[in-house]
Amino acid sequence: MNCLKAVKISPTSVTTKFKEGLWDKPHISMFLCYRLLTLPLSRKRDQNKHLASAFSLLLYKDLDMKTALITGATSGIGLATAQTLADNNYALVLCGRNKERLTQLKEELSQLVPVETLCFDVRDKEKVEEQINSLKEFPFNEINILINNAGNAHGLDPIDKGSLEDWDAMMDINVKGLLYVSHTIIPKMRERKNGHIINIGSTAGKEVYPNGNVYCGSKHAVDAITTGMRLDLNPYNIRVGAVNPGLVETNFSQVRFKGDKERADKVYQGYMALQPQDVADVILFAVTRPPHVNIADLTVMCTAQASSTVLKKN
Ligand code: 8X3
Repeated sequence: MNCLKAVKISPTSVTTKFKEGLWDKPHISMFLCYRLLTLPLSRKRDQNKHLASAFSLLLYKDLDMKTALITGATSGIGLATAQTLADNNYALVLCGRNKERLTQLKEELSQLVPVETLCFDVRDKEKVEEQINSLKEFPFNEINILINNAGNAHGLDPIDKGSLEDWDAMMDINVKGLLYVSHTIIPKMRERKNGHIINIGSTAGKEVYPNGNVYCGSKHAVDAITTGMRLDLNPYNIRVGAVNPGLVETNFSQVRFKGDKERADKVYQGYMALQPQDVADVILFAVTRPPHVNIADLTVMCTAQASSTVLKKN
């Protein structure tokens, strides 16, 4: 093992490392200088991409920096999390169904960190396995953090009027998809005796609301599976936790109402809903805790929301 691989550096510990003399390593010094200079200017600035990726690869090889795989990374909470983790020096494997968006995202975020993309539908178990197992190169072949974010709601109907396709979609994506991805990644985490899994649940996984029936069922399943994973992976030093957001202003309601924008927009009118960035900030907090700390279960709602059924609108 490269001697520097034994040195742990967290994205927030640049100053500490400075004191510890990491600046003696010229390429790391150059990379950190570059990052410190460009960080405040954000990823949107036209940066020298090649310089950045060359340095970041050197950095990831020499230091034990972390790689996160995010499902549903092309929009909403997944997208904000990808951007936030890139800003905080995590290498990324971004997964989604929209190839074009994945390509754009890779183009944008690889200016900051090493990025790989995988295009698959979490419902397709063969594809999930094939795509994730195709990651052979460092740092993508060592997933330290799995963020099971892909998920959505289909319909908001009473149980006697629900559609079987909607029910299949929610169970297949929210529950089985999460399991397929986890099933592929967990064995390698177990082997390394190291890993961190964050399942994106929902307040719908904590309480059931009228017409939420199957969606709430799928998120309650995520809640139970998270606990089950934490229990079973306890011998292997794998942290498992859930982040459960309430109402977040994303395309969630547009998907739920099958493209009915007017109905979807109404869900977020008259109060300030959570924004995807608010949830990404919580995820960043969870992944940046020291190794002995596991955020096991965290629910986050906007101030206007008190429960799944109590929402203060203007
Ligand atoms: C999203 C929150 O209340 O729309 O999972 O089910 S809710």
